[in-house]
Amino acid sequence: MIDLRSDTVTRPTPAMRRAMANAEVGDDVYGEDPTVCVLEARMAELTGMAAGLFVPTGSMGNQLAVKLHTRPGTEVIVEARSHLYNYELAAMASISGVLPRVVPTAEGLLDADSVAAALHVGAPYYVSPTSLIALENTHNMAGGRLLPVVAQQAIVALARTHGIPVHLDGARIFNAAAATGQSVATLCAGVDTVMVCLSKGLGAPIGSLLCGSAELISEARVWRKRLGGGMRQVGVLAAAGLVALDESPPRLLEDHAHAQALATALAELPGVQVAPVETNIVIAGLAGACLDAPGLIAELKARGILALAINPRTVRFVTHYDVGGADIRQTVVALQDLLGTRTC
Ligand code: TLP
Repeated sequence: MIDLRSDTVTRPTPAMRRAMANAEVGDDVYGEDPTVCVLEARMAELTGMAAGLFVPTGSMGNQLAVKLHTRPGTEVIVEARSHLYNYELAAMASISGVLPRVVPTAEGLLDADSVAAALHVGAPYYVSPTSLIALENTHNMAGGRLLPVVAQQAIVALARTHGIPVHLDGARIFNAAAATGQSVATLCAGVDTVMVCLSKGLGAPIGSLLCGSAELISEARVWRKRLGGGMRQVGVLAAAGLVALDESPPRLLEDHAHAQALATALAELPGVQVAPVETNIVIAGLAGACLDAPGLIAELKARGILALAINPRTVRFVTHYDVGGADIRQTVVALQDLLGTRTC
């Protein structure tokens, strides 16, 4: 199968498996797993933060951040298609008791003006106040779009004036760094916390990190344990993450080129709309196409290709290291066959 459903589907590389087998471990709930400590320190350095915390999933990292920054009855500003709002099972409401203040944008990119219009600061007492602004870079459901550094800086400056913290969902921040040529630290500059996934484009089997100040991260450690996320000899997983940090960043541009090739071919097909592709995600609208999303997914599957229907008329393809150039060419041929030559 050519699996383009997500970059979460990658299998550990031989080097990751070797590192996992040989990992030095200890009980991480006591802070005694040396491999986890190395990974946390390394990610803190890469993001330009003081400390890091290894968590099992990106969702847990995001939700710990919401918990740390907010109090019940307040609002979190999120972009309408953000992961935090759409794919974390209303965790911010059920765990932190906060209300998402949803900001729709044409391209998934928040800017200072749209955030300013949604801010509740100094409002009458019967208006719930803003306690957090959450950003996402790259923006998954907007097609892996890059949040421009200038936009982030303007949002951070606005947030500072009002004393409101900013959290960055950086599940694919390494893709953003590869695409822009900027360092991960530059892309995280000014935010209070950032969540980074090892298990997306970087290809590790599991794991994410929440990074921020030493105070915030020690509080996050308490909340991680409270939520049942205190892990024991988890260096076996951190070891794969360390290999991912060594192996994967230099080859992400290859994934981006594959996504670009897929997008170019899709854009030529009748009735298909493709969001601009900047990284490893292609979102294709099928508004005028011969097949709807479930129909296309089923036909592709019959040809050994997996993609994800994100709504009845929209399909997502994500490139990653388990997909090569030949797989992309095969997918393009299948798409041309299914959507290009058939009459509706
Ligand atoms: N995204 C998954 C699905 O949940 C949609 C995917 O296949 O893309 N932030 C962003 C921007 C994400 O894309 C994801 C996962 C997460 C957070 C959550 O990470 P996990 O799955 O580790 O909880």
